[in-house]
Amino acid sequence: MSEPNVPLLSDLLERAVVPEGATDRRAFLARASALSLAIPAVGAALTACSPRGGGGADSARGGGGASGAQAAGGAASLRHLNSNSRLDTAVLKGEPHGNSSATADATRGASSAVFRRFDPTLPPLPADGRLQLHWHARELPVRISDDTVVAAWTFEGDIPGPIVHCRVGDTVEFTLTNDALVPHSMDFHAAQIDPKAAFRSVTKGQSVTFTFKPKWAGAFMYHCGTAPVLMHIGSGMYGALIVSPREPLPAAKEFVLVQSEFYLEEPQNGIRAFDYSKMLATMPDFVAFNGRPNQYIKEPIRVKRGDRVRFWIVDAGPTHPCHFHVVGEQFDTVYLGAPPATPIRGVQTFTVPAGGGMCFELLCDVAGEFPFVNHGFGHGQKGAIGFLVVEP
Ligand SMILES: [Cu+2]
Repeated sequence: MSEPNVPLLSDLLERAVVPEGATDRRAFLARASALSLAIPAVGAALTACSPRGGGGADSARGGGGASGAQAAGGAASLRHLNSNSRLDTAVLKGEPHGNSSATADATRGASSAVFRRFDPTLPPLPADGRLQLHWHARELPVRISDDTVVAAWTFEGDIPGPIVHCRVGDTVEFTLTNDALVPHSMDFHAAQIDPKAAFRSVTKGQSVTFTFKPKWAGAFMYHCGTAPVLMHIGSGMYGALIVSPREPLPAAKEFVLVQSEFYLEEPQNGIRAFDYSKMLATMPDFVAFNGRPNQYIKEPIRVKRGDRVRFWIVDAGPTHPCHFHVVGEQFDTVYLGAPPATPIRGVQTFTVPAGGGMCFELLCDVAGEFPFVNHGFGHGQKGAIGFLVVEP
């Protein structure tokens, strides 16, 4: 609907129509790959629509993907290119999942998935300025509400992944081990690092390790960057790394909210898979803070009158922004740049872009029940809403 080029291209591929000037379907795929370098959405559609097993020209170049690896004939020829780069988006094809997140791991044991409120509390800083994280990419069912279990791709078994907290200049030593059949990777927006090496995809049983020191304070997204990135973010592989400044900000109750969209297939055997075609159409079924629609309506965030509250908001998308607003309150401070730089005062609503993060502060000097919302209400209504309860 909003991306008229995409269905057109998919249609072309499905029907194997060969455009004028291309000698065969394979040449057309190669040309379309080149096109995808310039138009990412087209690249994503192309990746999704590629024949399974990666029969096209690119898989012969040894690009990642489980089936691509098999076709290439062993570990020696594996070349896991950075999936966030223009190159990797073009070469990573032939993943076994097709248009759906419903892998065997992601759907197994759906009925026993238990609902759990996601704790929005900012975790404490590491004592010694060093964070050592060894995470696993896992595919498993996650219950996001009483009646909805999703076939999730995750970091550490949940949507979103763990909230991480450090300070500017701290050392983050990160390892990702992939437990799943689909290749996965990690892209920290807080890192300044060669993405081709650090953010490369790894296949089942493999690990990737890298170290970085965040240079700026702020709320930073992390996500799987394996192509198609839309599919991997859209299926649950994202989270927040909060970087506090060296000089502490004013004392506050600090919370982290990661907004994201859910594009789901109809239930099958009690589970809903993520639907890549719906992700491309960008009309979500749910929008949620911290992976569960409306969870903080049922179980609000509670503070005391007189508390300063600091919300670190990350918008994981994959596509839509978050117009963050607290009903009945005003932010005395929103930081446009890295806190404490560039504060703006007296803000009612501010927009966090997809792939971005911001810091919002308010002084809770009035008791009551204050809804915090995405004031883009088509999305607030779909679950991006909760209560901040200020107890007297
Ligand atoms: Cu992934």
